[in-house]
Amino acid sequence: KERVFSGVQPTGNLHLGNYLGAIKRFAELQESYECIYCVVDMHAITQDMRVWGGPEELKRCIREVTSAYLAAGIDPAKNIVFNQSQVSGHAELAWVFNCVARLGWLNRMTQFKEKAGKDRENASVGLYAYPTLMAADILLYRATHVPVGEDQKQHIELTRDIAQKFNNDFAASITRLGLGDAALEGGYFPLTEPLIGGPAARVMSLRDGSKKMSKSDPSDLSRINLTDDADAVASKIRKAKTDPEPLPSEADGLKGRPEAENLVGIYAALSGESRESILATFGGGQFSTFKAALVDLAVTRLGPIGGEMKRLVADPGHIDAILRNGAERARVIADETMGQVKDILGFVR
Ligand code: AQP
Repeated sequence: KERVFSGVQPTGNLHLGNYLGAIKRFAELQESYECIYCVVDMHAITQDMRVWGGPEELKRCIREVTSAYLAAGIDPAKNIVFNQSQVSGHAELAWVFNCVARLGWLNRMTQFKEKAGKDRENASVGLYAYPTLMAADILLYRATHVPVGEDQKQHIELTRDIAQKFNNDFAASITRLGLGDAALEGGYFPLTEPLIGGPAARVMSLRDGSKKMSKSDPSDLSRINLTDDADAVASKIRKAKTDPEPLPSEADGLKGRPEAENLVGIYAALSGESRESILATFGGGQFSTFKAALVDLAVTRLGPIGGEMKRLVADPGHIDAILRNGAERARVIADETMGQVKDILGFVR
C-alpha cells in the first residue's frame, strides 16, 4: 500500500475549506492508502501568540482538530492519528532539511509572504522555515502522497526538491549503506505527489471571491466554521456576497463571477453533484432560491460533524489517549527513518 501523510494546524476556526479541501478527503483515502494524519501543533506556534492564543487555547485547538478528524470518519485504529510535537523526529529532520534547502528556494514561498505581511522583519524564523518542517513531516514517514488544498501545492513542490537534493547529495552514502530504493533510482526519499482535486480544492471567502476562506480572516462572516450551528450557517450563506445577475444555466457562465462560482463549487462538493447538473436545476433563477437550498444542504452535511466534534471535545482524556497511542505508532516509523538519515549523513550513534 502507498502511504499518505497530511496535517492540519490547530489554530482555531476550523472551516468548510479545511473540511472540503483536506479533512473530508483524508477520510476517503483511508480505504485505499495507509494513512498518517497529524495535528501539526509545531506549525501552529510559527505564528504570533495573538494568533494561536496561548497554551490553553493551543490545547483546546489540538483537541478540536483531532475531534474533526474523528467526526469526519477517520478511524484512529486503522490509521495513525497524532500530534506532531509528540514525535521528536519532526524537529530533527526539519533541521537536516534546513541544511539541505537553499535560501533562494524559501524566498520564493508565497505563503510566507502572505502570512508575514509588510512587517517581515518581525515574522518568526519558524514562519520562514515552515516549509522545511512540512517537508520533514511528510518525508519522516516517506509518504508517497499528500492530500492538501490548492494553497499548499508550492510547499509540496519544495518537499520534492528537498528529497531530490538529499538523494543526490548523499547518493554515494545511500548506496554504500544499501538504503537506496530501486523504484526511486537508488534514492532514499520518495518524490511525494500532492493529491489536490475535487470541486473544492480552493474554497473562497464568503465576503470576497478573490480570497481563500481562511481561519485567520478577521471577519467570521467570511467562513463557515465546522462548529457553527444551523442559524449561523444559514445567516452566513444568506449574507454571502453575490453579484446582481441570476445564476447561469451552464458552468461556462460562471467565469469571471468568483462569488457565484464559489457557492456552486461548495454545493457541488457537499452534494457530490456536478456543476452542470446543479446549474440545470438552479440556472436562470434568483440567488435567494439557490442559497436556501445551499443552507439546507450545508446544515444537513455539517450539522452532524459539528455535533460530534462538540461531543468528542467534551472528553479530552479520550482524545489525548488517541493522540498518545497514535504518537507511539508514528514514532516506530519516525525513529527508523531518523536512524537511517543519521547513518547517511555520517552522524556517530
Ligand atoms: N480555503 C480553502 N480551500 C480548500 N482547502 C483549504 N485548506 C485551507 N484553506 C482552504 C486546506 O486545509 C488544510 C489545513 O490547512 P492548515 O490549517 O494547515 O493551514 P492553512 O492552509 O494556513 O489554513 P487556513 O485556514 O488558511 O489558515 P490561515 O488563515 O492561518 O492561513 C490544508 O491542506 C489546506 O490546503
